[in-house]
Amino acid sequence: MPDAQTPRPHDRPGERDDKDRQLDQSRADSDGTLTTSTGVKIADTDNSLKAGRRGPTLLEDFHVREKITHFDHERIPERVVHARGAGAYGHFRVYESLARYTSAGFLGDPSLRTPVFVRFSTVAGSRGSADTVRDVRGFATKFYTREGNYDLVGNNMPVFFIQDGAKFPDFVHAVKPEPHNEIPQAASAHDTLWDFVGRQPETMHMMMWLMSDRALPRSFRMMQGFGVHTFRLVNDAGEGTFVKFHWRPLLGTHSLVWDEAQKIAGKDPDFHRRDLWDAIDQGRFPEFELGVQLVPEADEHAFDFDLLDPTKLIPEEQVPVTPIGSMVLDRNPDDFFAETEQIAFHTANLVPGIDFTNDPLLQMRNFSYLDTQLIRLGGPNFQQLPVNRPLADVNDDQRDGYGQHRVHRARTSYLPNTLGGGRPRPAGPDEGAYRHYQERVEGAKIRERSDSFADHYTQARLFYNSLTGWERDNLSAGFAFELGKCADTGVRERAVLQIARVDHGLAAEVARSVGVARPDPAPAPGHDLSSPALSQAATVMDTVASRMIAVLAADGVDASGVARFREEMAGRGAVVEVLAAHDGEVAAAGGGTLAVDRAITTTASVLYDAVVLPGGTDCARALAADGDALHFVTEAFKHAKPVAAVDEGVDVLAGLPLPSLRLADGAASGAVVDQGVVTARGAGAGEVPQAFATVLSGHRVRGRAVSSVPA
Ligand code: HDE
Repeated sequence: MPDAQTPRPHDRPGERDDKDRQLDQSRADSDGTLTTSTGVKIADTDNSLKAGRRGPTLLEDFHVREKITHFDHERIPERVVHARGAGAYGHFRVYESLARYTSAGFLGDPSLRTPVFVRFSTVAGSRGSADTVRDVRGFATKFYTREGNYDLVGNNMPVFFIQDGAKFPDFVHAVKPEPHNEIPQAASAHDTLWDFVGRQPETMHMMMWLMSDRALPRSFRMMQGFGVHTFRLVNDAGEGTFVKFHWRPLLGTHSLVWDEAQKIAGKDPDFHRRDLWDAIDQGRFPEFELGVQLVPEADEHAFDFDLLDPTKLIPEEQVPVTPIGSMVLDRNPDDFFAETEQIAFHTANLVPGIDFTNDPLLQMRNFSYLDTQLIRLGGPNFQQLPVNRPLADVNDDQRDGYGQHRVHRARTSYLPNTLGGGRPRPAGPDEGAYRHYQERVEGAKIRERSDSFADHYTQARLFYNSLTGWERDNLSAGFAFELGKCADTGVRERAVLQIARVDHGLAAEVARSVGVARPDPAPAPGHDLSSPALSQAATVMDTVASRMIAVLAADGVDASGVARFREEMAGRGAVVEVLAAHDGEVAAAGGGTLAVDRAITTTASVLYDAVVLPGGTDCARALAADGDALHFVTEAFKHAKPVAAVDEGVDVLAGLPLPSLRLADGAASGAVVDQGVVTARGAGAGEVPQAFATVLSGHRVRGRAVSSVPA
């Protein structure tokens, strides 16, 4: 994979593309005189038309009536799942032609720069819920290709909860807030979900992912995306190849810790949305690489699981992921509602060269997404909305309906016709029409599931086996938290029995935490296979790009030391913010001032990746007496974040209730690093940025003793 810092020559971030230019036709700038929606100028929008100053309001006040009526109709139904989301525009380019496998134009021509819109989302919460809840994240991409819109509507986990779409309403009803009191919001930690899980073993693989750190991404920019289902690429000769799609973030796949995620939900419920917006706004464009796992049609049955089963992944060690292209997100939307809310994804938005398989979950999705847009967007013309409009020409015989924006000039809207010159004319054999893959199918009409879908535990165990110690600890704690929130003992017990069939040791840990009987050793035979690619320990750990570093400051701070540090870290792509007890500026040691980016009371350690205590005698004295500052550092330490302290800042650190650490004393000549805490005094301060960057690029300090830290 190309290095995170290296700009791809084929990307021209920020440069306008065809979708951007098309949107110009719909953009409205509200910069003229105030008018009604019919264009009549209005001089007073503050006072309704009344019969006398203190009299009743008159019905003939068409302006205010229109204003209020429009307001009354502003809301549309939120998405039944994935209601909370954030999106951005960008573009995609394939590295090399994939024409051998697919006739999809955007995958066949490396010179094409295909505009995209991506919407990231949580699943369970409502539109106003917090970003950092434990949940799956949606990762939906609309490619505005020359052959029409292609939607890759994926998640940040490679498998799903259920095998057959018929179970989707059951699953969603179980995970959503309970119906009698609509509690809890955006949380899976409640009885109905775990009741369902205990009775529906096919959920177990996905539940392992959901209890893992994958459900707590640090950022939308730092999570993988997966198409989940096996799809099909089809080439010009009509030959098919099975394909699984993977998005990989160039910044690596990183996670929050659970305590931090819960606190962020209060401190900044918009944490992920803001992070995406700020990164794009400040030119730190998120980049993802698209990869594919390709399986020849002939190998359809070569695996010990079924390629059509969406609760299974193809281990990368069995079929490697081939990187095929790169996507950059480089433009924020102008209007959240018009674009991010009204974008309408649909798994059946395909272009020639990409087709479905018989995955029973995918088949049902192909019905559901169009259906949901009809209720959500109020009628069949939603493809005409600016964000959904294809760049490809549209010539259909669809007519009328609510919100029709096209003025069709043809007299005929049917085929065949003579009066309309036979138009729109069906595409000829070489004109790139969509052709369905000619799969041979036959079968009796039955409500049955294939025996090849019956194993629900092997891959759940594969995932668990693939995790490192800290990942397993977090996963176990995830189960303990969620089941601990369930009131019904039977629900806890049945869930633990399911966990026992994945891994008995894990089930025993969880059983102890939630106070139910330790299950008997698992009845199913175990295995010790693993797939290292599934662990986050294998992710990108060589960059600090876009990491947020807090420098705590007070009067008397060593401002030039802070400036040098900021410059060094900015050079590596990190963002340094100075926090103090108040906004404005603090006095620098030896004269001058240091600008403050934020008052500490308006922010929190959980909103940063790392913290620094700078030098300066008076600064250190003030920080040592400031409870907010002390809590900030202690909490950052507890959350396994890198901490640095320079000169007198080291004394502040030494006074905190942390486990014993080796800190720089007067004798040390360079920076001292212990458990991810970088300290230096005197000339050693020059080594801090490098040492700190090394720790920070590892994201968290694993193995740090934090259980005794009060935060
Ligand atoms: Fe969805 N899903 N889904 N889903 N899904 C929706 O469509 C549905 C599934 C996913 O940012 C809805 O426009 C059914 C798998 C994402 O706008 C709805 C089934 C995966 C998004 C719907 C599934 C997803 C949705 C709600 C089982 C990962 C957000 C609003 C048969 C591969 C897209 C909407 C956006 C949204 C139905 C299963 C991902 C109701 C019936 C598996 C990322 O149509």
